[in-house]
Amino acid sequence: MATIAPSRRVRRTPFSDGVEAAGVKGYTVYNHMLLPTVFRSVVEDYHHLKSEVQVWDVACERQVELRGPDAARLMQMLTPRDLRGMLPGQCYYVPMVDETGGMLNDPVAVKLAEDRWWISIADSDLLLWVKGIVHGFRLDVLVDEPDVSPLGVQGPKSDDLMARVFGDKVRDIRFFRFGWFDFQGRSLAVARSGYSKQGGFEIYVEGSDIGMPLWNALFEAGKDLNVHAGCPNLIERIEGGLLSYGNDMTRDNTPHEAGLGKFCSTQTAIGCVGRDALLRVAKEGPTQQIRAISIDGDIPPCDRAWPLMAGDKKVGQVTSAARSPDYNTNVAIGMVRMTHWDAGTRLTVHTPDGPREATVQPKFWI
Ligand code: THG
Repeated sequence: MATIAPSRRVRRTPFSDGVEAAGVKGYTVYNHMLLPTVFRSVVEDYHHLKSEVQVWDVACERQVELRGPDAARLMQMLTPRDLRGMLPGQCYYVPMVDETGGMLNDPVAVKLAEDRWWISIADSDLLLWVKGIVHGFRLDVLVDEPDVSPLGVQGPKSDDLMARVFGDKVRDIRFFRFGWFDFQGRSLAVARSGYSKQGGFEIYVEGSDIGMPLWNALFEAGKDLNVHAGCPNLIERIEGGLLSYGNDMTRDNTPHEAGLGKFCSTQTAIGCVGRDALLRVAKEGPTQQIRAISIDGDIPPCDRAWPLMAGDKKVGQVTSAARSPDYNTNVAIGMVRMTHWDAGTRLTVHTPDGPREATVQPKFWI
């Protein structure tokens, strides 16, 4: 196996020492930062995530901080989701698009105050787009990347582990809300959110210096809960239909194609960049859309788009796929043309190992 060359461009995280001590076996690079992909094996990590509790170094979910009198106006310019009802203490999953309606990112917006927001970004350089908008529209907002690193606690036992470190009050945090909790004299935002369907929290660790102390405190408190180091799990996130920007959708896709139309209220998202383009696609409806797809037989890792064929006509592509132990099939995410997107449609997927039978599913598995 080849290694990745360490360099300043491939940033370590405040938790990297802990990740290495826990025996990380694979990394990807996300927002120019290390993101673990496997600890024991993807399948062992998967079973453990679904039954126990894991601590995830998701520091690569970098924050774009907006600060200043125009912060709320800027935020609404960045997304077609209507933010008028959003209160401090809430998180929203928000598609972000360019002037053509093409997806630029699918971050979590964190509203700290009317004039202070974090955009918890997926893997694209959103900061550059935001700075461009601020400059172009002469907005009174400061935009930068603060020293804030999310640490995930995911799995069915996450409430118990979190309560031991932050107190029983964490149990009261509602889905996609956050509260402020003390750790070693520092007040940290703790949200009920995360890139799994197993339940859990994300701690927005402000100040790299408390990264390892918090990591160690969670492992110390969770010894008898069988806590392990973990990471976003490929199999579990496909089962759950959690999309991966750059894989399942890109700038070539609208939010409606990505199945994120439910997070767009373009009509009322006044001032949003790309509004006119999205009003058109919302009216006409997408001609291709994300679907859950099952694939028969053995498949290799999906590191490029696999054509989805109906006979010799290309009708879509598979962009994520993995063997699922719990569903005893290969679970996959693909983009499928309207003519072939109905549940039950049988297609052929051209993998690098040859053609495989595929079936469009009515919904994701979790
Ligand atoms: N948490 C935080 N930042 C992130 C992610 C995260 N940044 C990168 C990446 N993940 C952004 N993408 C997603 C994708 C899906 C979800 C969150 C961020 C997600 N979706 C839920 C679902 O689809 O079931 C819930 C959406 C909702 O109902 O609002 O959680 O994970 N901080």
